[in-house]
Amino acid sequence: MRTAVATRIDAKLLEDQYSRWKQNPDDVEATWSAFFEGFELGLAEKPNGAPAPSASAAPVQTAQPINGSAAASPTPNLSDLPLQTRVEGLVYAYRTIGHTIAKLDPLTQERPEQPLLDLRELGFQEKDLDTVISSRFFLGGRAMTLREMIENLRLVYAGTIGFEFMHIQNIRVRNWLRERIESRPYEAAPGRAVQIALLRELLEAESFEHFLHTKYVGQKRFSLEGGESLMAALHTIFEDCPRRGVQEIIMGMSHRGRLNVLANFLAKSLSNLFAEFSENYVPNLVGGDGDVKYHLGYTTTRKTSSGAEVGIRLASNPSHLEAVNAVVEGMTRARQRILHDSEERKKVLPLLLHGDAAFAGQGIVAEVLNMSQLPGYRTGGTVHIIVNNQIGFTTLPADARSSFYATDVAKMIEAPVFHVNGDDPLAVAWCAKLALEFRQQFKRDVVVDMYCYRRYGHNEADEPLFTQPALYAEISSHPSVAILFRDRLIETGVLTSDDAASLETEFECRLEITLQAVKEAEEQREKSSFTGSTAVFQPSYSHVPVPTGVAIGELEKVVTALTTVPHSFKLLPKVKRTVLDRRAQAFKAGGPIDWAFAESLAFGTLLAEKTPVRLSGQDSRRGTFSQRHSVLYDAETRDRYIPLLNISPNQARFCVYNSLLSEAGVLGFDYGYALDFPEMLCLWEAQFGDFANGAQVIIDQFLASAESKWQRPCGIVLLLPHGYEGQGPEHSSARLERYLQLCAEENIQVCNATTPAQYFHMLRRQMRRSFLKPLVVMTPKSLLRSEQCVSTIPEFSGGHFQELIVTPSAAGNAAAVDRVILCSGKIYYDLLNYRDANKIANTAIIRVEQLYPLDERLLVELLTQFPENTRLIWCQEEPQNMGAWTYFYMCLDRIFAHTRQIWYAGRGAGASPAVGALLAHRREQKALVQDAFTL
Ligand SMILES: Cc1ncc(C[n+]2csc(CCOP(=O)(O)OP(=O)(O)O)c2C)c(N)n1
Ligand SMILES: [Mg+2]
Repeated sequence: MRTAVATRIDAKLLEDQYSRWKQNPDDVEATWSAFFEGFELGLAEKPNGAPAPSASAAPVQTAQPINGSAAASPTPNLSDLPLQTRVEGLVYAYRTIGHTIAKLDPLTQERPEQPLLDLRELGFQEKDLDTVISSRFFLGGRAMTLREMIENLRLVYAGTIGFEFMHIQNIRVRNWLRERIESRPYEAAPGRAVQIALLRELLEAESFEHFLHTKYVGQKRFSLEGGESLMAALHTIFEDCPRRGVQEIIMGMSHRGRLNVLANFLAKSLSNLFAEFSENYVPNLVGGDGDVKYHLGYTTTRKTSSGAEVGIRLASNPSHLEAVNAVVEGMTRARQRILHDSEERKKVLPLLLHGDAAFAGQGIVAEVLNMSQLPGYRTGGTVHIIVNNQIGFTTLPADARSSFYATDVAKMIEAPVFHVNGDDPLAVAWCAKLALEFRQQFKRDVVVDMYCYRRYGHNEADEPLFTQPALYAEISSHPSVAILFRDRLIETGVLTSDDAASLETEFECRLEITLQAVKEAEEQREKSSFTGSTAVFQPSYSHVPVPTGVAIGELEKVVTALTTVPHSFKLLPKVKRTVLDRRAQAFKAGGPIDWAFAESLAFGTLLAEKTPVRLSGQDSRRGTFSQRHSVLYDAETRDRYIPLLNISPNQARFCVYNSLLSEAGVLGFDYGYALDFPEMLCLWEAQFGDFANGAQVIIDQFLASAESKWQRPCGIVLLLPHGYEGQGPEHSSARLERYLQLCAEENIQVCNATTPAQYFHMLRRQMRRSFLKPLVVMTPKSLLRSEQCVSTIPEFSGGHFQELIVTPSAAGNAAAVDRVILCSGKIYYDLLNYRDANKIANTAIIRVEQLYPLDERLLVELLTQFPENTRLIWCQEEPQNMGAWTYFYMCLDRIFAHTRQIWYAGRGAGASPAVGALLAHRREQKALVQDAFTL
């Protein structure tokens, strides 16, 4: 699979280095310097004074087509170059493209071909092989024959590990890696105990799969077989955690080998695992529907051989490959904050395991990699391990990616990549060890790409011979990695065959005994249940109002912080006038308080009460609509000042970040953060609400269903700008209907508040209840600046969030009402204005501020005050097939047991959420408001 010939040298890098060197030879690494010196020298010696060369015509031909032959090469005659130049070129070539001839694939003994590493290509001939040479930059300048140097280079760069690290621009990082890589062949082998421990890991992994294979025939388990060396990598990382300062590992992984990892790495009890395989198994859940066994998460604390404890957590995972990456990163960052490790970020390690096809194919991989160094999202680097079985379901790499390696996307963040042959567990363990050390040293991502194979089909019921007959015939006769390693240890005298045999039977016996016990328990109880649950159970949803008003004195403290800056801070006059001064005056006058001010008051009061707040989203610091100004900038220095960090000395932390331009990655991250930091108000804001559909997987697979599937509650808040204002199809609708369709079993809350005070109480309420539910909020755009959409101070100093609000008829007499218009959101103001303008006396309006969970008891109570024949209208600005109409119609129809007619006033159904032309929008809006009063 790796026979394609590739050049891994980056021509641009070479050009850059060359021009830097020309300007200042000290500006580049010593190896480069020597290389270019010789190169120039060689050219200078050329007869006829060849024109100034391009650096990419250097001995290592970088600009060659992938299969470029020497004959087509425009390079100078390399054998004319001074010997030393050619020697440096040779070393450089192996460092950059040695990995292309490494023996990575366990299924082939042959090395891949790489003409660029041929003797001739490097300017040598057969007769030079015995010439004694040396390089100042390789093996400390030791003298050796050319033959020996090539052998050494192959040992380092083209053995069972292929290193990609020369793309890293930072010389210090590159040199650090080079030193470790080049000293590896000369390191002492791991001790006997370590080697035997690795064999034990492999045997356990293998016998676990064998056991399930024979006892639960045909059941899906997504066997790890072929990739068992993953366990060697995990074991090595775990054992090294204490000395590297890691206290917790947070893991994300998909289906492949997950049961094996749960059993043999997280030490989830075998009896629970076997019970889950039973056909009679019913999970012991308080609520919800549960999930299949290979998606479940687990939390444990294990002791390393040194006796130190390391916490290990495997995040619950939906089928959607790679989506969990973002969640794991968010969980990690939350844990880092909780452990006061927000600077070094060494205590909590994110560890992500990936499939080769998914890593190359799923866009969220790039999003999460792109987050890895950003101030609001970094986690101190992630260790990635690819279980590269060189296939995805039935699809081979040639159809699965345009890149050479499955891991190439990681090079965009200059992550080093260690490609390693999975049939060499010692090499895998070595890479894992280096990966952890690298992460702890440089706080950057690193990738271990473990080449292996998949012994069976995609799952155990799948026939791989249908699509890859020859490959799978070959795999069936390939000995397992445990057997190969066992034989190697016997051969090298580390182990006797008797020791090996007893190791093998030991684990098999344990499996048999556990299974027997599970079966007996099952017979006794008929139904088995999972007892070691790490699920979080919480009280059920309640509509009981929560008092969330804040005393004037406390509000005042927040307002003072919000409206003053340090003396020396040169705030832009416009910001001072339109934001700070206006807010100060409004507060003094008891109002009007607008939306953004109300939000700051909610955040500020929570912070003062020691509830931390995190807000993340695109341009969230200023606010898409220039409304928030949570970070102020000095007009001269661009120094930043965050008023909400300056309320009182012992307030909680306020974190506000402009996110990268991603939805799935960022929402996944913030969801993970909120999951692991329930005491913090965590908000994710979409630039416009409709962009959230780029994060649909996170919304469907995590927010809406995680509690039901995995009993993992979460209080994240989604702020989704929504409202029909004539800005066209893409900036009007946050797709309210999609969230309402997801609602069931009190899983999430969906709100569309109409006043700043309501918003204030809603945010505060989110942190002041005994249960956690994701909160989806349709937030305003034009209402941010509406003179009508304002509140007064008494609405903040007392009260609570109202899920339903009645605006009585102008006549004030409920008995005289003949029409009730129900609505949600901004349309309320249009209705109110129309009613006032037309002096309509007998129409009441009910605003549904919380659409789900709907307080049906209260709604009935409110409606029954009106005469029975009152006409009920649902009015919305969204098209009929969107918005809340179908949802709300079904609610009312059920409440009234099909006895009352509900009229619809709104736009007709539409394929697109809104018209493009402002005039058409206005015409439609006017008509639907009129309909609400006339239908
Ligand atoms: C987003 C997404 N698309 C499709 C699938 C269906 N699917 C499950 S596993 C798989 C192949 C994965 O290949 P790879 O990442 O190489 O992992 P492997 O199974 O080989 O370990 C596919 C296509 C999925 N689970 N998630
Ligand atoms: Mg695969």
